[in-house]
Amino acid sequence: MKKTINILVTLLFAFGLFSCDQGKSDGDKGALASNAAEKVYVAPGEHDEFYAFLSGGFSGQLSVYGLPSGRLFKVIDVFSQDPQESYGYSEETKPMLNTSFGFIPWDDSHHPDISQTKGVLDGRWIFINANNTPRIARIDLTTFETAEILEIPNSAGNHSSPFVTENTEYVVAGTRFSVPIPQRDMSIKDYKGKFKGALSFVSVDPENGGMELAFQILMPGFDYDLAHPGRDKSHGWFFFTTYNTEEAHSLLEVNASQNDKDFIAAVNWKKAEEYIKAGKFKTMPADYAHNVYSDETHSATSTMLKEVKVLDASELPGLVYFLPTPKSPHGVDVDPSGEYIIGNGKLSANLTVHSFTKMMDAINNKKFDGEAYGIPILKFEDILAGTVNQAGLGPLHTEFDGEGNGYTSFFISSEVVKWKLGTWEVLDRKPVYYSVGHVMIPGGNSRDPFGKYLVSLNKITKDRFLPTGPEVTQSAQLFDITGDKMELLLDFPTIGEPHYAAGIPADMIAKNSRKIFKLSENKHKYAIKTPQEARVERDGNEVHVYMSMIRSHFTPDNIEGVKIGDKVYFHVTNFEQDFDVPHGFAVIGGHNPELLIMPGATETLVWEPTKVGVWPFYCTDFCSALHQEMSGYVRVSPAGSNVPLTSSLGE
Ligand code: K7E
Ligand code: CUA
Repeated sequence: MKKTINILVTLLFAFGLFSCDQGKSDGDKGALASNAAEKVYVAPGEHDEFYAFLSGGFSGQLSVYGLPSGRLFKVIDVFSQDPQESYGYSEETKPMLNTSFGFIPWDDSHHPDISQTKGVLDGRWIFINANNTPRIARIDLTTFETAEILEIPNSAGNHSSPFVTENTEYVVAGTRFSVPIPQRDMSIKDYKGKFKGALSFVSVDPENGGMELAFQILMPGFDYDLAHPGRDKSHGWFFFTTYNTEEAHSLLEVNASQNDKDFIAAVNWKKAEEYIKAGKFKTMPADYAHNVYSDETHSATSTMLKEVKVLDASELPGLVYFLPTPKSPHGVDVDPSGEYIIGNGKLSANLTVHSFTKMMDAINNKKFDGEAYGIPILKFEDILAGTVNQAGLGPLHTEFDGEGNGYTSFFISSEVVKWKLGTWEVLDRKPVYYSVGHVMIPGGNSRDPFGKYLVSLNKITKDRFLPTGPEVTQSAQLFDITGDKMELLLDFPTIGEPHYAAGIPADMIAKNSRKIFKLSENKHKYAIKTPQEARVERDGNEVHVYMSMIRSHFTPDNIEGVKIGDKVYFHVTNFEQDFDVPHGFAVIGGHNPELLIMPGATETLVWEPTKVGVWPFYCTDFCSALHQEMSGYVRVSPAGSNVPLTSSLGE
């Protein structure tokens, strides 16, 4: 096995160099020689056909692009603080980043997935995982803002997440790293047999999207890498890849590559629901945060939850089966019919495809090939639907076009390969620049993909764009997949490291996009609805400023009586009721970034003045011809001064 790895590593370098040398020749010419430019050109004022949501990887955010243009529209703040929108800085949004480990202003986000109804995208919400401090976020696609974040206890490295089931019954969270459960002080050397992996099923309220940790399934101490739901005939099942079935705890690059086959874990979540109903769970103490943002109060709350229902896969028959799958599979993907389960063995040249029908036959006939920790292992030959032979090197992920074809990314040979479901023949291959991770077809993870485009999310950019020092942008490449052969149309730079993406026709979302918040419905504790309510109030050393903003002034704009040692809370309400008229607020010496406040909303900035004087504040968003006039002063007096607290406008 060690030899195999060495060969693969050698190949990796060989192909890496090969790709770079080739970069400026064939691939580019293909695009230039065709009408690619026309196909991606969206005329000024026209709109794109699809939204594409690209995960930010180590940026912790989610970026929104248009396809086919590759234009960037927005970066949605999810797991990282962002000065542009003051997310995670304003008093209202700080609770969103609360966890059982305290305030965590960053994460590593990989897999966006759009909510579904009856197996097709419904465009209501998009979910995304946090790897490092395990969490799942739900983003509301009417506001393009993070609405909810749920921490996942008993988990470490929340990677196989948050893929959604056919009716968004659940989003899942499989642990990448197995750990002691419950966590305790023990020797790492005792890993084998003692560490466990939790697969979490988070239910989603069909009305409002509210997430709840419904149950966890306790699994052997493997690494649970990726997941995808069954659909149509396999609805009710969820598939998770594993690696490190060796249960190594050190030098995994060698020790976790010993077994020729690892497993895809097939989880019967309908069975799990029965076991929960029948009370076959243990309630375990746990510690995890549930953070919810409200568009009515324009504020988030964070609640710490204390327990979780746990099902033990070793003790509950029929809950989990293992499908042997060669070569440390990374992605597991389910085709639109729900019949084929594709294992992308990352140290392999072939793709293994399992048959759901055969899997069920084997289960019903109890044809097992031993067990692991009480979980039955099916026979590889019994469940095999077919193999895509010599497809490429290092398969990672597969998507589908709804026309009977799969598209697999190959990291080592740096290419996307199109192949036919059922006959398993390779139909086309195109190089990508360079070393692709996921590929994305809009709706590619549903019963009904939209086809048309494929986006390749590449790990390495090298010479594709102008250099920007040692760190260069990550890159996406857009392919037209309507013909027999894929056609490269466009390279566009991306933010962070996009792992996976989700795409959806623009008209499914654009028509629901929120324009303003109604001021009359603003339930923020410190909101004001009329300029007459604007005021300043002292409560010990806290000063609360109830402030409004409308083109082009603040009410009040002169404040006196603030003293050194005070904590000043500016509660600022934007009175505008027109689309696209945010105002900003910033004050000199402020430790937090400015506030960008949407029409009808209220936000709070805390300011602790450290210097005596008269200090300006101003609007940070160019909102009208008199934007530069939109400003004011705060007088700060020494501690103990008796200047009365007053506020005014136009006096
Ligand atoms: Cu392959 Cu995190 Cu889905 Cu990156 S993961 S590529
Ligand atoms: Cu308000 Cu500029």
